[in-house]
Amino acid sequence: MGLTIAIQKSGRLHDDSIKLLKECGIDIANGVNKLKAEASNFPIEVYFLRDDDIPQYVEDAVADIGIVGENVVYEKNKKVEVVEKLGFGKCRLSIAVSRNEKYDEHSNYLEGKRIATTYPHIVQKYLDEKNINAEIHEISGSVEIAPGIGLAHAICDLVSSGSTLFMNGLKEVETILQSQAVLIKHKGLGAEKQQILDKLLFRFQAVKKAKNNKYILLNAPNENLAEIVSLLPGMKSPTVLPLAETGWSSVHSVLSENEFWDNIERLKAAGAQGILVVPIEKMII
Ligand code: PRT
Ligand code: ZN
Repeated sequence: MGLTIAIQKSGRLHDDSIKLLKECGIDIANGVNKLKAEASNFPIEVYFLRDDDIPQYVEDAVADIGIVGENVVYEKNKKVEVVEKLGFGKCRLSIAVSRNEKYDEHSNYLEGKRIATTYPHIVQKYLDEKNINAEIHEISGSVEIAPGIGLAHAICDLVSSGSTLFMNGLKEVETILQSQAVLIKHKGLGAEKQQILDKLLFRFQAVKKAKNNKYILLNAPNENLAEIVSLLPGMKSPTVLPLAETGWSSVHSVLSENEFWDNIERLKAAGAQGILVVPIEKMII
């Protein structure tokens, strides 16, 4: 029996979830108007659902695994296991107040105030931890207009660029959760399904590693080869091949995105020329 995965039917996580499965070599028919779709080349069936419902379905084993924002996982607080952070759908859950308010984190501003949010559970936990007594007003959408219409003094909502807050005359004053899409699984998945999940995770990781790394090719003067090689750790060590022109070598290696620009500067300073940087599709160590 195959694995079932729940992903968002439409919305911000839909496209990246499908893309991730595709990058893992899993072919699924476009399911925008369907409830489910079966992969043709991997034992997995995809259910398209509202993101809010995914944790419950995974707790109940209606779906074995799911892709959903951490914000939803912590708000719904269902019995599911977070298996892997997926690196997309990044945002933060923040408290915001009117731009004109004086807010100082030590002033106990929120004490006795009313906070509008679609995340009552996470906000209550935050208030409890900080020993703040405030009233939570749960609403289901358009949270950012609440202060302007006198519904609440503050809001707690997801922020990515900050432009929604800005356009509504609000300012972000506290971040209470950093969030991104994660893979969750049913607790107590059977051995056979776990085996399929392990296969899928292996592919996820290969795709993720590839995104964080670049393949680099360059020409190096032989007298500086040792220095240049030392700047390029690679997966084991760089490949060094002689160039047709004597005194020069071609060096191939893998560099992580993080150290990329620093290392390029150092490589140039050590005499490297003709530096090519190429994306990697999959990376298996
Ligand atoms: O229909 P369904 O219930 O499945 O979808 P939905 O409408 O509940 O969710 P959707 O598609 O809006 O978001 C799905 C997930 O994307 C969220 O649960 C988050 O994990 C993630 N995500 C990432 C975001 C944002 N970024 C985001 N910016 N979700 C919502 N927003 C909203 C935010 O609520 C606010 O209204 O965008 C606005 C703020 O954006 P900026 O860029 O103006 O700051
Ligand atoms: Zn939703």
